[in-house]
Amino acid sequence: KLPLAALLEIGGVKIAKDDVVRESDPANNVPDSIFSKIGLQLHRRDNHPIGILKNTIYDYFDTNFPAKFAKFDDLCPIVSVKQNFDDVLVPADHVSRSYNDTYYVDAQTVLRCHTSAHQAELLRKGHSHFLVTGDVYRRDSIDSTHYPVFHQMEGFRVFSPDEWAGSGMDGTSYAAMDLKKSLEGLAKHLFGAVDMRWVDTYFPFTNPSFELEIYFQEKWMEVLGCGVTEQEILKRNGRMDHVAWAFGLGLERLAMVLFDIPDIRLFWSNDQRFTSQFSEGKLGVKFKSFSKYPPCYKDMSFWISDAFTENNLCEVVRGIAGDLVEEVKLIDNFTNKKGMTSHCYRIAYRSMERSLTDEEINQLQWSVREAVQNKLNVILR
Ligand code: FA5
Ligand code: MG
Repeated sequence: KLPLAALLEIGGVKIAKDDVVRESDPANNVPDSIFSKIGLQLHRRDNHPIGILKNTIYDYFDTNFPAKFAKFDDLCPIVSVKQNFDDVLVPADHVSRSYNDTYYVDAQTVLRCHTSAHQAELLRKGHSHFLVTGDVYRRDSIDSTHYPVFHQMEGFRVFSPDEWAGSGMDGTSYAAMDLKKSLEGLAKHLFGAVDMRWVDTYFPFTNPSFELEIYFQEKWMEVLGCGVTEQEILKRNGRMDHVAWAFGLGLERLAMVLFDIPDIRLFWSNDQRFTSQFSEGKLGVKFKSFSKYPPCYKDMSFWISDAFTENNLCEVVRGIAGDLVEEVKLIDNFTNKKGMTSHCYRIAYRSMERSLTDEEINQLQWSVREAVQNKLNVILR
């Protein structure tokens, strides 16, 4: 019997499970838990918070800009290393390329880690204004605002020299100003008033680069990255002498603020008490938590080896506990006189849908300990 997701059809491309998960290929690090999410396309469901948000952002771009933005939401998430990294000038030794950060299907193929993977091909096809929405995949830490599969919307706008000529500004300053104005307008369209701030940052594909943070759950939360596109990208793709801006929105993060959704795992819930609260075009509704079940904390300490990484730990824990794990947090870290390093992690277990029994949690923790020991080359203490 074939598993449910054995055959997928995405963007008109048929993908067999065997093409994605080749257990025998050492270059493949896509676990079943991730594979099973490919093709679900939450962003194409009109009654899902991510779909509702996508449509609302479409409305903003349709009504506030003279030129029409071309929209893509069905581009295949399985892309080449070239598309995901080289085309956007990510250096050969950049950490984001590592097996620790990115899911590789084989040595030349990845699950896209951002929608920026489509910038170059769309430019080459002649598009100057476009929005790309899609599922993206990253090996990452575990908490209420991080999930290994999430959704981004890429925005891209090219300006020709006559557009900034009369402004008294150079092209880059003009694009940076227009970018910030456009995204502040979007935030206003989505939220009305909200506490937000710009932070300078670095991306290989933009300069200058910025992140926008919004105050949510008593913390500043990063919701998007953006900037003025590197000339090299425009030059390589037939737009010499133009300037452009680009952004990548974290759709879950924006939807959390918009609908007051407390935990990123909820987006994947099929529980009626979650799904029934959202419907097409309804933006004002705040999510009503169906009673919050208590978390249960379990600590585990171990001596690490040189190869230890937190992303690997998180994947092992998620592999066993699935969406019952809410957070994995380093709470203690020391090195002894012999040079051995110990880490203590606190794992929070909590179901979004029901209360967990002590027995169930103990069983989970036991399996987690066993898997950590077997797969991560650490010594439990
Ligand atoms: C990028 O992915 C850039 N490609 C964005 C960009 C596009 C910059 C175009 C410039 C020009 P970053 O890694 O910061 O940037 O991710 C963008 C957003 O995705 C973050 O701000 C955050 O809102 C969201 N995000 C990142 N990791 C996760 C995660 N694990 N879970 C949920 N959302 C995430
Ligand atoms: Mg970032």
